[in-house]
Amino acid sequence: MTTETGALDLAAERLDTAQHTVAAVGQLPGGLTPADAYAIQDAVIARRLARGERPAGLKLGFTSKAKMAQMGVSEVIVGRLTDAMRVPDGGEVALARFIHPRVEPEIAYRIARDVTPDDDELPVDAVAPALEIIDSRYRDFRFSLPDVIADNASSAGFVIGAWQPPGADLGGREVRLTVDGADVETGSTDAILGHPDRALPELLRIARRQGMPLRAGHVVLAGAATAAAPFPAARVEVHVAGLGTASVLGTAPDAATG
Ligand code: 0L1
Ligand code: MG
Repeated sequence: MTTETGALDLAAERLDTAQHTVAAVGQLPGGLTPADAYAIQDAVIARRLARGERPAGLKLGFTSKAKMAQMGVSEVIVGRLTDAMRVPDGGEVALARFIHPRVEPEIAYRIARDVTPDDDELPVDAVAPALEIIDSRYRDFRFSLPDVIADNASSAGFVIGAWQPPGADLGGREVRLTVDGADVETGSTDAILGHPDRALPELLRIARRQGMPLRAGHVVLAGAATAAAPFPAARVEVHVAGLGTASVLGTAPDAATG
C-alpha cells in the first residue's frame, strides 16, 4: 500500500456518501495502487456494515471481453454484495436509488458451507440465472481500474432466479437480456472467462488474497455474459438457456411504491 490511511478513509467516505445520497463524484486522485483501492473498498463496505447491512457474497467484474472492451480495462476485479443490494426475483426496485444504473445478465453460484483456508475449490450447492445492477458512483461512469475497485466494482443490486442443483455444464448456453420482452443484449455464458465455472477459482484466489470471507449461503456472481445495458423504468429479464430466468421491474420516481 502506498497511500496514507487518512487519504484512503477520505476516499471511502466520498464514495459511500455518493452511494447513499445518490450523487455522482469525480474520480479519485491518481497514483492509487490496486492494493490501495481494495483498502478503500474495505472501508466503504465497513461503513455499510456499520449501518446494519450484512454480507451476502461476492461478485467478479470485467470477466467478459465485451465488458473489458466497453470499459477499456483488462483485469478481473472483485466486489462485495450485501443483503441490502438484493432484490427478489420478479420484484421491483426504485430507480431513484441509483445514479445511472445499468443491468447485466449473469450466472450465480451459491456457496454450500463456510470456505476455509484448506479449500482448494469453492464448495457450491446451487446455480441460478441472475441479474446484476451496476451503478458507478463516478460521474459519467468514467473511472480508472483503482477507481472502480475502490467503488466496490460498481455493485448496486442483484436478482437471483430459482436455484438449481449444480452439475450440468453451464458452458455455451445462450443468454438473452430483455426489456419489456424485447431483446437488448444477447450472448453466451462462454463470454464469462470462456466458461462461467472459471470464475470460481479466480474468485477464490482474489478473495483469499484480499481476506474476503465466503460463508454458507453466500452468492457468487460470476460476471456479465454481455455488455451492460441501461436499466430503464421497465421489466428487465435474463434468460439463460436450460437454466431459467430472473427479472426485476425498475420503477420511475413517480411510480415508486417504496
Ligand atoms: O460487474 C461488472 O463487470 C462491473 C464491473 C465494474 C465496472 C462497471 O461499472 O461497469
Ligand atoms: Mg457484473
